[in-house]
Parts: sequence; C-alpha cells; structure tokens
Amino acid sequence: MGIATGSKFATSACAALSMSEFFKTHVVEADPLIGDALVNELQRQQTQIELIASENIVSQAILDALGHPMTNKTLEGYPGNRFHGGGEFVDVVEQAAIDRARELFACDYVNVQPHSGTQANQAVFFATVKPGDRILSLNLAAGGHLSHGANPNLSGRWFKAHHYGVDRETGLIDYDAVERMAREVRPALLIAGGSAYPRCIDFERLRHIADSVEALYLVDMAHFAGLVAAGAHPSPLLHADIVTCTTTKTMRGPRGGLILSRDASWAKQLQSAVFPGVQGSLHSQVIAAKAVCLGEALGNDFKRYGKQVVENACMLGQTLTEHGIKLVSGGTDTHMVLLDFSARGLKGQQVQDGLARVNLTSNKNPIPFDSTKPSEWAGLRLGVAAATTRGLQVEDFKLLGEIIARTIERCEQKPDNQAKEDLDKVLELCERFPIYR
Ligand code: DSN
Repeated sequence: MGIATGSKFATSACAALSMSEFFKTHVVEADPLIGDALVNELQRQQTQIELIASENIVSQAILDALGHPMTNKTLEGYPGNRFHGGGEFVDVVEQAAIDRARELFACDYVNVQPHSGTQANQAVFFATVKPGDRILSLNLAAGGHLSHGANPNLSGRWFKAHHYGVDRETGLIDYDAVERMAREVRPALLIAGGSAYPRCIDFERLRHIADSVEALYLVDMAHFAGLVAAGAHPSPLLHADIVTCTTTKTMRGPRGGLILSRDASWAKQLQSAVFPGVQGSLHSQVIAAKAVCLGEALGNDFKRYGKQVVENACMLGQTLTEHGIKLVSGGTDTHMVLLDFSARGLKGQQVQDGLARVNLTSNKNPIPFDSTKPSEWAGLRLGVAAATTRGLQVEDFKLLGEIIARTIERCEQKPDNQAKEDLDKVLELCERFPIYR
C-alpha cells in the first residue's frame, strides 16, 4: 500500500502568516512538511492493524481535548493552590480527573500530573527512597521496564538495583526465588509490573514478600491498567502501597502517567515529589484529555472493551499455538502475547519486518534469558488493545493469527505470492473497521 510522502514543500519552513491567518490556518497549509507527515501518519494508522501492545486508538473527544487552546495555560501546583492566575478552568478538569480516577480504581490518593509512566515512577522513587537504596524489580528480558532500575536509566544509576526473573520452563514469575532474593537483598522498594509480562501477577504474594523484609511495594500497571479499570484483571490497588500507570496502552487515553494509592498515607510526599520534585508546570490540555479518558473508562462500553481485549488476546494466542508458534508462558491473561522464536532460529526483527509487509505493526522484544542486543532478540510482542478498539472480534483475531503464522513461515523461507493475499485480507479488515473517517 503506497502512502505518499513529502511534497514540493517538503523542506519549506512554516510560511509567514498575518495575525488573523495565524489563528485560523491549519497545519497542512501553514507548515506543509509537518502537515504532510501528519496526513501520512493518519493514513498509516487507517491502513495498518496496530499490534504494538503499548498502543491504542483514542476517541475524537480525547483528540479534541489534546488540540484545545487549554494547551496555552501555564500552571504549577494543584487545584485551588496555584502559583499562576487564570487556572479556574484547568482546576475543573484536574479535579474531575482526580475524582474520576478515585472512583474508577477505588483509591483515596491520585496524582494526574505525571507527564509519563516513567516520570510517575521517578516521582515515587523521589518520595519514598534515597539514592543508593536497594530496589528489587523484574528484569528487562523477563518483561520488566527500563525505569525500574535498568542500567541505562537514571533509576539504574541512582539505586542499587537487583532483578528477579521468571522460571525457565514455565515463563512465570518464580515467587519462591523472589522471596529468597528479597531476604538476601533486603530492598527498600519491591517493584512489580513491566512492559512484556503477559500473565496476571500474584500481587498478594508479593505483598507478603515485601512485608517480610519491610520493603515498600510499588506496582507499575502501565500495560494492564485499562483491564483493571474494566474489571477484566485483578486490581493491584488492594495490595500495593503505591500504583503507577500510563493513560495510554489499555487505558486508551492521552500520553501521560498517574500515581494512585488506596489510602493517603504517602499523599504529602507524592504531591511534592511530582511538583516541584521532578516536574514543573503541568500539561493542562493533557490533563483535560486524561479526564475524558477516565470518564470513558467509567462507562459500560469500556467494560465491554476490556472483556473483549482479553478474549481477543486469548484467541490470538490459541491460534498461534495451534500453528506451532511458541508463546512465552504458553498463553496470556492480558492484552498481549509474547512469541518465542528461539527454537526456530528466527530473530524478532525479521518477523517484525515480515508483518510490516502485510500492514501489521508490531515490535521485536527480548524473551526471558535473551541477549541484551536488540538485533539478537528472539521474541516479538503483540497486543490486541488498539485493534479491539477498532472493533475486531475473536473471529477476526483468529484470521489475524493465521496471517501472522503464515508470515512467520514465510520469514523462514523465500517470500511468496501469499503475502499479497494476506495484505489484501488485512486491508479488508481496515476497511471493515475504519478509524477517524
Ligand atoms: N515501555 C514501552 C512499551 O511497552 O512499549 C513504551 O510504553
């Protein structure tokens, strides 16, 4: 599928505009280079099925909020207590976001200002631990996250990070090993959650482990927060001291983070850790979009979406397994499946490229015990949330599973004409389930 790129204006800078034009000229006209890229990106999204587990497709209402002049408003502080004037309407949206998140996740403390999940985690670290303290988290290859003490991240420099993993046979977190490590390491902070663990985590068991070594317990539910909100996944709020998440991914909202806690015992420290600790002024229009997202998540449609996400992921996993493709942990309880090509001699990048040829977007990923070099990774991560938002049902995911399985076989052999047939099938799905028409 050809998407036009560039234009005769591709390298031109933003055209000079009179002030009356400045307030009404759209980007396609005002800055053709960027305008073309935006048009092409929309067309890409419309003509590809998005299978990256950290992505989703937001509502028009969320896009309205993100593109609103509320973006002009500079504010620091919290509702009712701002440094700058003119914050009365941002106060309305921030308070609404807080109240909605409290209701949605049944918790007392909410901070809606973190610019991302990583900044939410940084604020939690700033509030609760000191540089040099020991932290214990899931390792990257087993599905952990960079911001949980990985070497290249600030958290890996600030803290003495230790990592637990998964069982080599089952691909599941080895809780007995976590317990042994916790006793040995005596971490100040135990962290659960990550980017590529497809199964439910035993939040209660980790609570007991944290208690046994007097560690604080943080769950980063960035990937599965939307499933928790929809009642399609157990909630970590019942067990963790503090929970962080993004509002993207399964939450289907704007880019940004949240900090939550079932009670307010860390409220004072967390408030000042976000501002002025690790952030300055808030992104007012994003807070408005978060409020819309949280409002949507309180509705029954969102509950249906969450249930459908889990059913679709199960069907995708089952179809791939039936076609002989190995899944880490043998399946999924969430929105994602993690494919393991180690026994086939394939690399994740090869399959990612093969899927791109049939307009399926995915990402290579490490599998447990994998190399640290991305070019060597033998895994591929797939997520179903975005395509579920588009309206795809279990039978569509059976079809996608078959297309993916054929693509993997083609990656092992010489590409053949079947790729064209599969591309047509994907384009047909895109036509049947349009976005932003
Ligand atoms: N952590 C990255 C991912 O899961 O894809 C971005 O959110």
